[in-house]
Order: sequence, then C-alpha cells, then structure tokens
Amino acid sequence: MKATALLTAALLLISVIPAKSFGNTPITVLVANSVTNPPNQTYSTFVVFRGILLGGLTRLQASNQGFGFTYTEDPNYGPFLQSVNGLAGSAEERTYWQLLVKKPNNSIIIPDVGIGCYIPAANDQIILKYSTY
Ligand code: B12
Repeated sequence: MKATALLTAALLLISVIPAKSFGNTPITVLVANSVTNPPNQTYSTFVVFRGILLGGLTRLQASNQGFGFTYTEDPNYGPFLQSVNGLAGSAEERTYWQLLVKKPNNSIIIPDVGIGCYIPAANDQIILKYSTY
C-alpha cells in the first residue's frame, strides 16, 4: 500500500514537473520613443524556460513581425541594445534604448541588468524605450 502511494506520488511529480519547467514563457515587446513620440508598436514572442531576453528578441526578429534590433558587446556587461527598428542610440545626442518591464500587476520596473541577463517572467511586457540621458 505504502509502495503504491509512493509510486503514484512519483508518477505525479514526473508528469507535473516537465510541464512547469520546460514550457515556454510568453512575453510582449512594446517599442516606445520618448524623444519624438511616434505611435508605440507591440509584438508577441516567448522565451524558453528561464531563457534570457536576448533569446526572445532574437526569436521575435526571426518571426517576421517587422521587429529588428542590433546590439554591441560590452566587455564587462555583455550585450548593449544599440538599435531598435532601425533607430540607434547615440553618444553625441545622448540617446539610448532604455529597458523597462511592465509586470502583469501593471507595476513598471527598471531592470538593473541588460538584455543578456534579464530573464523574463510569464506575461512580462518588455518596454524598449528610446530615451535621453
Ligand atoms: C553611465 C551609465 C549608463 C549610460 C551609458 C552611456 C554613457 N555614455 O554614459 C546609459 C544611460 C546609456 C546606460 C544605460 C543602461 N545601463 Co548603465 N550604467 C552607467 C554607469 C552609471 C556608468 C558607466 C560608465 O560610464 N563607466 C565608466 C566608463 C569609462 O567605462 P565604460 O566601460 O566605457 O562604460 C560603458 C559601459 O558601462 C556601458 N554601459 C552602461 N550601462 C550599460 C548596461 C549594459 C547592460 C551594458 C552591456 C553596457 C552598459 O556604457 C558605458 C559608456 O560607453 C554604470 C554604473 C557604474 N557606476 O559603473 C551603469 C551600469 C553599467 N548600467 C547598468 C544598466 C543595467 C543599464 C541599463 C540596462 C538600464 C536599463 N534598464 O535600461 C541600460 C542599458 C540598456 C541597453 N540599451 O542595453 C548596470 C549594468 C549591470 C549589469 N550587470 O548588467 C550598471 C552597472 C548600473 C547598475 N544598475 O548597477 N548606462
């Protein structure tokens, strides 16, 4: 009886864990521009379980929804988001693409890491906002 209960519990775990651990994580990406204020654009994509935002942006770019981005490699901090949809940040003009995240409860956070380190949670709205500094 005890063995049957244990076996049932083990089977339950095996059937539940993979679904939770390996499912894709849906996100949306909103492209905004606080400098010239054109209409925002939104896109949908996903990251794999515990995948980084860079993977989601790369997938989005490949999905032909009209989203494009480039990044440079910083020797210390990794990928720096350089341009989105053809518009690049500029040291002369003191502009850059800020990374913000709107959580499902509508709070907006400013991640303290870039696109190579941020791990989106399900239904995050990633906000790429062209801004000045
Ligand atoms: C100034 C600064 C910026 C400026 C840099 C432009 C400029 N010309 O000044 C701006 C405003 C653009 C910026 C943006 C961001 N930053 Co910044 N930034 C700094 C700061 C305060 C100083 C960097 C510096 O001048 N170092 C001295 C120079 C001589 O060294 P350097 O190697 O040439 O510096 C370059 C890099 O630091 C790079 N850089 C700056 N920030 C970031 C962030 C990432 C992810 C990368 C890859 C590179 C990078 O730009 C600097 C100038 O070229 C540091 C904190 C600190 N006190 O060090 C944070 C810091 C580097 N930034 C940080 C972050 C998180 C960001 C953002 C992701 C914030 C956001 N949520 O939008 C964005 C980058 C978004 C993107 N497009 O990818 C983090 C990085 C931590 C990490 N492990 O990823 C730091 C450490 C601050 C923190 N929160 O702890 N940043």
